[in-house]
Amino acid sequence: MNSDFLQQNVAKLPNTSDGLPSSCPLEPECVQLRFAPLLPRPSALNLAPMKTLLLLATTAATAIAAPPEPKFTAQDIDRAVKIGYGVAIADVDGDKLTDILLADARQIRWYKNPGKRGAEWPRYVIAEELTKNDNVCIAAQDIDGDGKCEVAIGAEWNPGDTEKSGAVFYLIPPADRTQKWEPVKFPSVEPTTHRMKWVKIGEKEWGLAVLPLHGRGNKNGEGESVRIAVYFKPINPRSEWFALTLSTGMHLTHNFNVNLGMLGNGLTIVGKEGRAVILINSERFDEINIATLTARIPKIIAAESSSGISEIRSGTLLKNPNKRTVNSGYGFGGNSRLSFDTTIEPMHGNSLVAYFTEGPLPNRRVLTDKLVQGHALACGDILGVGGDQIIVGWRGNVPPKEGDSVGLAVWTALDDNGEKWRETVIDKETACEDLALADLDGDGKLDIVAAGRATHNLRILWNDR
Ligand SMILES: [Ca+2]
Ligand SMILES: [Ca+2]
Ligand SMILES: [Ca+2]
Repeated sequence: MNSDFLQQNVAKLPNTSDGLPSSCPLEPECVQLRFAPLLPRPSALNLAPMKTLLLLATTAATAIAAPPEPKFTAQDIDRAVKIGYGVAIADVDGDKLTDILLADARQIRWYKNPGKRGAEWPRYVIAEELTKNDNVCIAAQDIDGDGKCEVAIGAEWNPGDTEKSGAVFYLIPPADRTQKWEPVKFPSVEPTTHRMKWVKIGEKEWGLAVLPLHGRGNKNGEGESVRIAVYFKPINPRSEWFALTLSTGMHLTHNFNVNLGMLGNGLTIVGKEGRAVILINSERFDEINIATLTARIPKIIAAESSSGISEIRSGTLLKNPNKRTVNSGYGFGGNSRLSFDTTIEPMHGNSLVAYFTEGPLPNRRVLTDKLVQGHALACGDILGVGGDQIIVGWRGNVPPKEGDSVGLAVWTALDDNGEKWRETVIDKETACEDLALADLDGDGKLDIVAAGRATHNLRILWNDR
């Protein structure tokens, strides 16, 4: 997310002298939504983008010396995944090796990193049969600095029930984390719990942000606005967690991103109506003092596509690559960065899109419209070139149709304005429901973890670049 964009829009909020919104600043309920007009729709670029973009990409961009092709070796660490709703990456047992966590339909499991490629990943059940419906999401992060992650999950998944479905659990680890964990169910949550992430608030504090699919009681994506909650872990995690609850102004939301670049503390939520940006302010957050925590929703940007956005991530491209220095590698020596957001559109859609907020071309660039239910997205420097690539996973139809394409691809910018991109399909065997990036073998190269829905696999793609 471009910081100018954010500052511009934050500036439009009526602030009091202490920097908080002027109306009832301590009540999250009062947060007012500000709607923005549609961005100009680059119709010429809309659906046959690559050819058009290639023609347009002439003098404006600086060509990067051809980045290497991504190369991976696949290793399935589980071939009995039921659905593989959510993947998380964290060190579960504190041995400094990054482990893998999976929210599968009926179980929450973790897979212990054996410390080398090709070895078996022992698996342990954290919890199972927590609710009558499936688990749907997981968030794992070391929020207290002891080197071992804290884990929360979403369950009771039934998107057709916008009144009573949905559940959030915090899982208290036993001393031996290979044993079952103690589930603590939150007493009341927004229905249709769907995605969650730990969000850093201030220097040391973390909140658990939970986004439902629908607004409470909604029918056909209409009715009450979807509310996102940020929960704060009390000293005794079995007691009720304080929740900051915010209306998003949207009515069918699918996922959110926590990376707002320089502004750090915030969320970008995507759904049927486009994307909304929420800034969470905690400048005066010396101890856990919830009263000083506020949030602002500066703007909703309507989706340029007609049916919304289901995934979003943020990345940067390295500009002025000629200034690379020999010793410091990439990203230093006066280089600047170009921020972009990447999305899957529409909901579970066929298009991979990149948004830029500067440069000579319209800011919406469709990289492909050939995904079959795009469902997973990440940005990271797989290639070690100093800027990010886009990693996208698609799962095929649900239920599967004969001949469906499934898999993952890496999209690499071939110039520093992100005008020309190269697709490399890296997997055709994983009906990708979710994915995450981490260097799992410590060789300094980001590996990919992908969960396959119809293909029932949990796969590591080891980076062999
Ligand atoms: Ca570990
Ligand atoms: Ca911890
Ligand atoms: Ca690696």
